Amino acid sequence: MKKNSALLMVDLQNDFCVGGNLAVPEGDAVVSVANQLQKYFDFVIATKDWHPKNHFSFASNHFGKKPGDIIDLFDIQQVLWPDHCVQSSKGAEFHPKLNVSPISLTIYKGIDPKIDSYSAFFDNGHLRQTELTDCLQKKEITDIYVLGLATDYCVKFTCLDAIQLGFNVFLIEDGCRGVELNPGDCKKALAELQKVGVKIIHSNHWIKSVG
Ligand code: VGL
Ligand code: ZN
Repeated sequence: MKKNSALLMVDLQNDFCVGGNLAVPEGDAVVSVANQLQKYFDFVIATKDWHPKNHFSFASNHFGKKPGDIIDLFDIQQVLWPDHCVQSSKGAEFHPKLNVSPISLTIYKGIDPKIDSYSAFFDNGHLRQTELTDCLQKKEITDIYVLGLATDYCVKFTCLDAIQLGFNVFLIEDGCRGVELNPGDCKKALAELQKVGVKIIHSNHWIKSVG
C-alpha cells in the first residue's frame, strides 16, 4: 500500500470505450491496468463525466454545428462533442469490467450545462472547484497517480491542475488513451505534462519497483 498516495481513475465510462458515443481508440485497454493497480492504494478515486442533456459541449445543442467544431463559449474555446456521458444513461456508467469496489470517492464533473469540465479539480474556466482538493488534503495525500480517458483532455487537464495545486503527479502512460482529434495530440499532451513536472510512468515498471 502506498501511503499518502491516491489512484485517480479518470472517466472510465462506457461512452469513452468501444461502442460508446465518444469512443477513444483502445479505450477499453486501460480498464485492466486500472484493476491491477488498485490494490496498491488506500485511496482510490474515480471521476465521471456527468452531463445534463442540454450541455453546451454537445454539438447537437448548437444549430448547424457538428462534433469537432470549435466555438467560443463565454470566452472559453470549446470543442464540440457528440452527446456523451448523459447523466444516468448507460454511456455514463463505468465500464462493466472495471472493479468498482475499492472506489471510495467519485467526482462528478461537467454538470453545469454552460461550462465544460475536463479537470477533476476545476471547471474549464477555473470558476468552481469540485470537492477533490479538500478530500485529498483531509487524507494528507501528497502523491496522485492518474490514469484513464482521455489523455489529451480530461487526463491532461486533471494533471495540470494537480501540479498547480502542489501535488506530486504520476501519469500511468499505459493506463491512458487519447481522442487524437489531431494526430499527435497525445504525444503533445505527454510532453506538455512532463515539462511542468508530471512524471510519466509505466504500470509494470512501477509495480516491480514497489514489489
Ligand atoms: C472528455 C471530451 C469531452 C474526457 C470528456 O473524458 O477526456 N473528453 N468530455
Ligand atoms: Zn464531456
